[in-house]
Parts: sequence; C-alpha cells; structure tokens
Amino acid sequence: MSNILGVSAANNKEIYADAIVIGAGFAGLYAVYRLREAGLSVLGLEKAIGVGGVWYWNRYPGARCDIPSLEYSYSFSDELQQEWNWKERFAAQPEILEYLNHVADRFDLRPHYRFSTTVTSAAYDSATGLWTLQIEGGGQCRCKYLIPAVGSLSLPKAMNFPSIEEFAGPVYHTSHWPHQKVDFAGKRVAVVGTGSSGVQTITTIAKDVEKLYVLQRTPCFSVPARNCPADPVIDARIKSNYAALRNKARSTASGFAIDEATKPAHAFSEVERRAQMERCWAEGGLEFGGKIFSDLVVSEEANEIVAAFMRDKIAEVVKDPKTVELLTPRSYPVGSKRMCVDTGYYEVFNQDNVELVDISESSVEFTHNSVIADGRTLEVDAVVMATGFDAMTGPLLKMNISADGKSLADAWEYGAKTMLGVMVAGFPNMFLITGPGSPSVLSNVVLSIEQHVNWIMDLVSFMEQQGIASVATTVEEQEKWMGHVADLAEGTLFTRADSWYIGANVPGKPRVFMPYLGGVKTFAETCAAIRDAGYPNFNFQYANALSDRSVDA
Ligand code: FAD
Ligand code: N01
Repeated sequence: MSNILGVSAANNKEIYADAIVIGAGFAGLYAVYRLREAGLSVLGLEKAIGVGGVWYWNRYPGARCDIPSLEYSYSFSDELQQEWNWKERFAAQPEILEYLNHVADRFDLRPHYRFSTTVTSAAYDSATGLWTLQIEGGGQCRCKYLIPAVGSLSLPKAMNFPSIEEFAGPVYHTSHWPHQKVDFAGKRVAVVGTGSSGVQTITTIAKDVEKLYVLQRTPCFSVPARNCPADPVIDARIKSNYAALRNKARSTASGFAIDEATKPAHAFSEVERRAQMERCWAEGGLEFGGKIFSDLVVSEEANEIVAAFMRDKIAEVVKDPKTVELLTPRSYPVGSKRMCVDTGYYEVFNQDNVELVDISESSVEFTHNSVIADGRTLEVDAVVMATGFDAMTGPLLKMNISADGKSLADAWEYGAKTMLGVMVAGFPNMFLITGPGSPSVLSNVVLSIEQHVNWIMDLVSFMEQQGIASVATTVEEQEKWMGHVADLAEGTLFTRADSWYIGANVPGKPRVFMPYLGGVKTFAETCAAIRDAGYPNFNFQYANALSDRSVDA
C-alpha cells in the first residue's frame, strides 16, 4: 500500500518490525499494546480505515453485543474500566466502536497502525527466521513474530445466489454496512437469513419499512435480551470491585460472570424445572444457556425440555399459527447453533407489514425488481443479506499464509488444526488469537482475547529473554490437542447441527467442529501449565538471525 511503500521509499530501508499484528479489532489492539509495552517494535496492519474490527464493519441497524458490556470489554487496565461508562446493558455498535476508538487514543495505539492496508500474503522463511508480508497494491514488510488478529467472524460468506446481479436495487450485507444511514422508510425490503445479524436487523428495520419479507431457511432459537439503560448504582457497585466480576468470569466455562448451572435437568422436579427456565428466561441474554441446566448440550432429554419451553414461548407471542410453525426450530438441538438474543423479534411477525417466507425447500432468485422465493415473486426495493461468515478459518486462509513453501490451505485441507488454537505446526512464530481449537467463539470473546494475548506475550518474553529465534509446535502436539477438541465435541449435541462452528454453513468446507468445548477456565489452566512447565515439546531454535535488524514500525 502506498503509505507503507512511502515510508519505505522515503527512508530507503526495509519495513521491519519485531512483530506485525494484522487487524485492529479487540484482539489486534490489545496485542499491539502488549507488544509495545514489552519493548518490541510493532506494526499493525488493518484493511479498514479505522480501528474496531467487527464493530467497524457491522454497522447494520440494531447491531449490538449480547454479553453485558461491563463484561464484553477490556479488563487489562483498571483506569480504563473505571472511566468508561456504558450507556446500556448491551451496548449498540456505535458505542462499542466509540469505546475502541477511545482505547486506541488512550493507549496511543494509532501511530503503530497502517490503515487501509490489506495483507494479501504472509510467507515464512526458516533460513532467515522472518515472515514477509505482501500488501495489496504493492509493498512488503517483514517481522519475526506474526500475529494475524484477523477475527473469527470477519469474512462474509460469498453471496452466491443465482441471478443476484440482475437485481437493480441496493444489496447490503450486514457485515459491510455503509457508513451513511440507509433509509428504509417507505421501502419494500427482503432480508435473507435469520441468525443473530438477521434477527437484530429485522427487529430494527421492521419499524420503518413499508413491507418486510423475511426469507428464512432455518428458524433460530432466540432469547429475549432484556436490554435496558445502564443502572449507575449497579455499575458503581461493580466498579468498586471490578476485579471480582472479572475473576468470576474467568472461573466459568463461558467467560460470563454468572452462576453457571451445576445441576442437570433431571435433578429438578417438573415444577422446579419450569420455574428454573422461567427465571432464566426472565433474566434474558445469552447467559440463558449457561445458567439453565448443566446438561443442556450433552443430554438429548434435557435439551428437548428447553427446546420445548422455547418453542412454547414463540407460540405465546406470534398470532398466526402458520408463522408460528415456520418460526419453530425442530431440526437441531438448542444451543448447538449460537443462540440469538433479541428485543421483540417474535413480536415483529404480528405486524401487518412483515411476512415470513419459507425458503427451506426452494432456491432464491432475483429479477431486476423482485426476489423469487417459495414460488412467489415479491417486488422489493432493497435486499439485505444476513447470511453470515466463512467463520474461524476464512480470514486466515484468504491471506495466503505459507511457511517454506507449504501453504496453510494445504495444511488445513481436511480441517483446521492448531495447538491450543494459537499455534500451527509448520508455521513458526505465528500466533493466532481465538483460532480454531480455542474456546473463543463459545465464550465472552474479549475475555478469551485477553487470555490468548497474555499467554502469547509470556511466550514471546520467554523467547526474547532466552535469545530464541523461533518457536513451533509439533505435529504430534497438534494432533493430540485436536484429538482432545474432537473428543470433547463428540460427547455433546453440538455435532448435530449444521452450524458455522462445524463449517457446515460454507459449501465444500471440511466438516470439523472447531471450538474447544472445555471452557475458558480449563483452557486457561491448560495454557498456564504448559508455560509453567517451560513449554515442553515446543521446538525452539536458538540461533538468533534477527539481532542486527533495524526497526521501523
Ligand atoms: P475482528 O473484530 O473481526 O477484527 C479483525 C480485523 O482484521 C478486522 O478489522 C479486519 O478488517 C482485519 N483484517 C482481516 N483480514 C485482514 C487482512 N488480510 N489484512 C488487513 N486486515 C485484515 N462476541 C462476543 O463475545 N459477544 C458479543 O456480543 C459479540 N457480538 C458480535 C456481533 C457481531 C455483529 C459479530 C460479527 C461478532 C460478534 N462477536 C461477539 C464476536 C466478535 O467476533 C468478537 O467479539 C470480537 O469482536 C473479535 O475481535 P477480533 O479483534 O478478534 O476480530
Ligand atoms: O450469521 P449466521 P450471522 N440461503 O451464520 C442464512 C455473531 N453475531 O451473521 O441456518 C438462504 O448465524 C442461514 O440459514 P441456515 C454470532 O456469533 C453476534 O447472523 O444456514 N439462507 C442463517 O439463517 C453469530 O453466531 C451478534 O439455514 C442462508 C443466516 O443466513 C455470528 O456472528 C450479532 C444462506 C446466517 O446466520 C454469525 O451471525 C450478529 C443461503 N445461501 C452476529 N446462507 C450478537 O447479537 C446463509 N443463510 C452479539
């Protein structure tokens, strides 16, 4: 990119940094901060024109987090967590973006970044011990440590609908929403997809549009958010001992500071079970799944009890029986796809201007002014794709990563393989954040990001102190870890759903369950034990080929 080439040409020297971080979301910003604080030179590269990652790109109407913001935020600086006041229980996208901009300024991270800079390839050469990155439009930079903090949900799925290009009106994807307000007032709009992004978009734009067609292939399970304005009294209480909340979150499986269920469904009488479900439903939020019964995702019976409860809730709200039936999920266990969290989703289907269109049996096609779905031609002015992401592996594979001529795409031909979700055998000095094989996407992701980065930094500091040039995990260690990840998944109902966790949402993607199901507490303990044992079975190369490198980050 010209800014990098410009610096390079002006200084007439190679762009080199000890560490290059790709991405300026929650993960990239924290990694840049920690690397700099450790005294390394660090360069951040980000495709977008600003920081924020997910919260920069996903500007669709209604976008907000579904983990309470007091928890879905950094814990590394007490000053930061004390001074920032969230406006709502679940912050909306603009507020989270504002927060991340504040973090970038407060910790002076922006100067480390080159924005509008897309990495098109990253190649490691063991002869030099360096990674070389190519930048879209030309230019390259090199580093010892490569940290692709490119996110798990940053590459939208291709919109491969036959004839979409025929449609003359605007087609939006939730994850690449325009910066200027899109005005749907008086418009007829089709939304394709009813996952988390679809649910939030549908609920929000239903208020404005003249007509909304919701094109649904698979119905979701959705829990009420119970969002509300922040309560200054509660916030002050939490802030008076914020560490307690954070420590509680770290001691759970999910990374939420909740009292996780300890009892299986059958330990309750029928009356108690109902009361437990009603209580968790009334409290709302994604934590519903973590609090309800300890065997929700392992016992078919327990799962069916909760699924039936949630199906009844749909029927209680939605008036039209045919719509109720279509909205009712029956083809996969509850929790095996990420639950949606909504504010009035089911209520929307009682509005005269909203219509649910079943696309489970037929393809979707487009003409210049309409969408053809379920055998009907529906005239629309705009289309919104809420069709999701090539999750977890997509952004990494898109970057053409290779080491000594071997590509990551080849290494992952039959599914992603990592050690701890952080390291990949054959790819030295590359550290993934929240990669496949880590608990990340099943947790409060910010908490997982901090844990991963802290562990990576312990390893990097160890290497710097010992004069180590490179580190790699072994195929054996990686196989052992992925075997463990697979064993944990086999014991659950997660493998029964065609979810993005298992790659089933992208045609042709290997069907491998990617997240680690042991929970964030066990994961962190495992990582710490490896560190404390001095990184057994890691391949360290001691000859430091990088010591005479100049620094220009
Ligand atoms: P990202 O925020 O995705 O950042 C990655 C960055 O890398 C992007 O800015 C991208 O532009 C950049 N990048 C990628 N490839 C390249 C390249 N080749 N060259 C240069 N730059 C590149 N998680 C939760 O725990 N709770 C929530 O409530 C929650 N809500 C979510 C809502 C939405 C709409 C989405 C999509 C995800 C949500 N998530 C949530 C998951 C979310 O992915 C994480 O919480 C977190 O924001 C991820 O941060 P990250 O820094 O790892 O990745
Ligand atoms: O994507 P999804 P998302 N034809 O994959 C449908 C996080 N997130 O962007 O289920 C027709 O979940 C697809 O149907 P089906 C969160 O982790 C969080 O909504 O494949 N339909 C599904 O209905 C989440 O899990 C928040 O049959 C097609 C939908 O599109 C993750 O991001 C908000 C189709 C895609 O759902 C992804 O969520 C937003 C096709 N060809 C996102 N392809 C919070 O609230 C796909 N679909 C915090």
